[in-house]
Amino acid sequence: MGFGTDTNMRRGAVLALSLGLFLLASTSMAATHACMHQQLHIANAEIRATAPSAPVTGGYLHIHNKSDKSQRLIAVMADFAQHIELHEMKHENGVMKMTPLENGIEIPAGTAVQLKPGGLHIMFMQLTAQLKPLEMHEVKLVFDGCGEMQAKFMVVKKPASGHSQKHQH
Ligand SMILES: [Cu+2]
Repeated sequence: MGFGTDTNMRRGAVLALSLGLFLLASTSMAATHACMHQQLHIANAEIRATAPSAPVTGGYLHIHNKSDKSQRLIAVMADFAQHIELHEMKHENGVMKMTPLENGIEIPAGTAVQLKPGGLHIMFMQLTAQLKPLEMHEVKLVFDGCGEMQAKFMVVKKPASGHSQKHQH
């Protein structure tokens, strides 16, 4: 096999990869719109800031399902974490315990769910970068009903626990 064939193959692979990324990007844009059209609203999306080389951190947000159809958050993807799980924190015999939620988090029709410290949360694991306060990170949320939704999360030192000041009148 000559070098020429090799280069052509590599060029072909790069082209296919960029095309794939392009399609992926436009698909997720369309999907975000699908979720928004299905009346799924997201607010107060936050990630807890980390110390250098900390392996894990938590993500929190408010999801409001204003539609008449149940939605279930089944997966989360982000470029700063190699592994992401949905967890619930619970008291068990006086000890706080985290349980992975294999079936995701359901947001029944017409209700809102708050992921917050000490309760339901996104567990970002195998972090590939330090998360510093005020940084914004794109996170992909996958719902079983409407599909994928891009959300912007802000890194904060102390995540709000549920009702933020913004919601109090
Ligand atoms: Cu956890």
